Amino acid sequence: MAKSDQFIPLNFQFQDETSMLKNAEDFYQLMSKRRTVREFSDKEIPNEVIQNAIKTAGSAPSGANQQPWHFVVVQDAEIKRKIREAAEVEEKALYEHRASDEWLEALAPLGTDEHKPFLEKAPALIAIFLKKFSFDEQGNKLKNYYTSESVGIATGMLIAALHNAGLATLTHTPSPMKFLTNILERPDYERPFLLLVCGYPEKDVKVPDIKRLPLDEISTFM
Ligand code: IYR
Repeated sequence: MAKSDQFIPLNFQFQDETSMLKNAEDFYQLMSKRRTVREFSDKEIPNEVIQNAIKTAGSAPSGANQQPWHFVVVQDAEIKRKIREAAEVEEKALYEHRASDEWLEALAPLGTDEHKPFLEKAPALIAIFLKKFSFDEQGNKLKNYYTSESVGIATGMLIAALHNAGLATLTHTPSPMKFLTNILERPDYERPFLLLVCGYPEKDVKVPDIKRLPLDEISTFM
């Protein structure tokens, strides 16, 4: 079939230069205020906010539009407890012997350790899975392409959407994360990609005094 039969109009929203500049600045200001927090309040968050943020993530570009992601939202106290327990086993091993001294030194300014109470206290954990394969209508296994890039982009959009809606997040990657497949009963062609802790920060929470690299160090214009 010719391309013109299948394609639809783009409906691109052109902006005049004044609004482009303002929107670019406003979005930068908004996103630059995002900080990872590790102490969460147990205050509930509206489900619609999470649903819309996942829809935003699901609108990300992906290799061959295969959308190789699945998001599991965990709000159940017992499942959160199991995740905390399993994550702390891996994290204890990391901090006690798996991580090199160089790694522990790099982590020191963040003040992290193997204790992960936020995995039980935060109102929602979003486990992001990367689908290595899809299935067609006949049930044939199809390889997905550029899965890490695709799921990484979707995860960035999810974090931005949650921040934009006034929620704090923590990107948590206990390693290995296979326990998420078992606890959340996901199929073996999905790989746990990241655990996003989501909620409101605990009152008066403090964060490390980190600095972002200046533009001229992170970019080259030619
Ligand atoms: N997963 C561990 C260790 C950790 C590793 C990095 I790299 C960080 O930026 C932060 C933590 C933990 O969550 O404590």
